[in-house]
Amino acid sequence: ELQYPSRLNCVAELLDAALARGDGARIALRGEHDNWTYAYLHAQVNRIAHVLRSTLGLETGNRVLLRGSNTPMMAACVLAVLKAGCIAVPTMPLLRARELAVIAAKAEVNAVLCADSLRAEVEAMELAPAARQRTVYFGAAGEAMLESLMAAQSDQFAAVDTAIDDVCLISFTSGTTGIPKGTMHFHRDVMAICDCFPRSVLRTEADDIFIGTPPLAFTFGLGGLLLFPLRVGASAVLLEKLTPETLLAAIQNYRATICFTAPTFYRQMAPLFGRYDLASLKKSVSAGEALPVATRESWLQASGLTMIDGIGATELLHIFISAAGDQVRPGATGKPVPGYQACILDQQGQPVGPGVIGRLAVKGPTGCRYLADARQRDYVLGGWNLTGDAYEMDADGYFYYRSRTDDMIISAGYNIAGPEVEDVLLRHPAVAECGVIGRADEERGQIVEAHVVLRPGIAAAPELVTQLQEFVKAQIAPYKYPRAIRFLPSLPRTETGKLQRFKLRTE
Ligand code: 3UK
Repeated sequence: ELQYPSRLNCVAELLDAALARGDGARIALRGEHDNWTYAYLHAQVNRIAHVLRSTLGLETGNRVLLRGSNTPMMAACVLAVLKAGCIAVPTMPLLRARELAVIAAKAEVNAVLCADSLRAEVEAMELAPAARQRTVYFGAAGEAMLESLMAAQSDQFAAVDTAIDDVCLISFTSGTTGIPKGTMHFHRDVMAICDCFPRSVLRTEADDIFIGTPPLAFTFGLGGLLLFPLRVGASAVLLEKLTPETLLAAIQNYRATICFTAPTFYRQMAPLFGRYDLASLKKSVSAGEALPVATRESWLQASGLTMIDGIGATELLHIFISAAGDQVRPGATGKPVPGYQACILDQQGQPVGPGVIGRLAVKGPTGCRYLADARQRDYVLGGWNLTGDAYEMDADGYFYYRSRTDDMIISAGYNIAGPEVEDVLLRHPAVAECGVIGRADEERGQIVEAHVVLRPGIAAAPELVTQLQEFVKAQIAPYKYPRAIRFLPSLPRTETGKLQRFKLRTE
C-alpha cells in the first residue's frame, strides 16, 4: 500500500526533496546544449512558477497548455505549472492548430507556454482571449519572452499547498477515432507511478541515466524521461527529433543506462547496435504497442539485454503490467505491477480462467477519469479499467497481449489476432516492418491482409508473396496466413510509435 500525506504537491516531493537530501549538485537534465543540475532545475522551475502566479496572475487550479519538444526548458515548464498549483495540459509536438483548439477548448485552458519552435500552430489556433493574452514563448534564439520574464524573479518559490487528490495533469489520448479524450490525474497519481513500475520492475538507481524517444507530452515519456529519474535523484537526457541512429549515438555519448522507446525503434536499432559502444546500457523498456517475440529476440541478440516490455495507457498514466530479467516470459507482457490487479473478462463482464481470450481489466492506484466525457462509462466498470485490449492469462498469472478488442480479425468463423501474424512475418529475412489487418471479404467476412515494408535491397515480387504466405503457414495454423499481401515503403504510425491500423484499412 502506498501511503502519502493528504496534502501534497508532487513537485515539492520530486524536486524540493532532491535538494533537501543534498542532490543539488547532481545533474538532473542533460539537453542538447547544456546540463542542468538539480539546483539549477529547482531555481528555473521556481522562476517560472513566479511568472505563472505573479506576472500572468494564474490561480490554483488554472490550466496551462504546454507545447514543446523534449528539452530541459520544456521539462521545467511542466514542473513549474504543477508546483504553482496549476494543471498541466501537455500537447503532442506534431498537433496542428485545429487539433490544439479542440484541446484548449475542452480543457478550458487559461494560459499557454510554448516552445518558440512550435509557435506557428499556436499563433494560428483559436484560443479564448484571456488565454491568448497569457501566451508566452520560450527557447527563442534572440529575445525569448519567458526567459526575460524569468530574469526578474526570485529563485525561491514555496510549492503551492495542494490536496493529494487535486488534479495536476490533463493528458489527452492520441485519439485514432473520435474527439481526443482528456484524462485527469492527481498529484497522488504522479507519486504512485513513480513508486510502482520504476521501483518494483525497473529497479532504478540514483546513478541511472535515462534516455529515449517518447515526447514529454505523452505520459510514457513524462514518466520515463522526467518523473522517474527525479524520484531517485537520477538524470534524464532530453533530446529532440531522435532517429534510430541518433538515439544509438546519444546512448553512447551520454553513457545512458536506461532506454525508453517503442518496439519499432528497437527493431530498427538492433541491426545498427554493433556500430556503437553501448556498454553503458543496462535496461531497455518497450511500450506503446505489442512487442513481437521476433523483436525481443533480435534485440537480445544485438544488445545482450532482455527487453522489459510493459503495457501502459494514458488513462492509467503509466505501465501496469510488465516483467524484467528472469521474470520475463517471451510472448507475455508480464504480470500486474505490484499495486495493480488485472483479470480477463468475457463479453458479459464475467472473469474467465487461464487460456481464454477476453477483455483486459485493470485496477490499481491510478485509473481513468475522463474530463467531461460520456465514454467514461465504457472504460470503467465497477472500479475496473477496460483498456480495450484483448488479452489472455496463463495458469501462472502471466498476461499475453492478443490484439486491440476491435482489431480482432474474424475470417470464415476463425478469430485471428493480427499481431500474431505480424510476429511470424517479422521473422522472415525480407521483412523490416509489417502490419496485419482484416479486409472485408464477401465469402469469408474478412480476410487477413498483410502490409509489408521490405528490408533495404529487397524487391517486391509475386514469388515473394507466395514465399511469405508459405512461411506463415509453416509456423502457425494455416488459416491465419495472409491471403493478401501489399508492399509499402513505410507504415503509417502515430507520434508515439503506434501503427495506425485504420489507415491501412482505408488504403
Ligand atoms: C497499447 C500496448 C501491447 C494498448 C503508454 C506506456 O501506450 C501508452 O498509452 P496510450 O494511451 O495507449 C494505450 C494502449 O496502447 N499498448 C501500450 N503498451 C503496450 N499493447 N503491449 C504493450 N507493451 O492497446 C493500450 O491499451 O497511447 C504506454 C506508458 C504510458 C502510456 N501512456
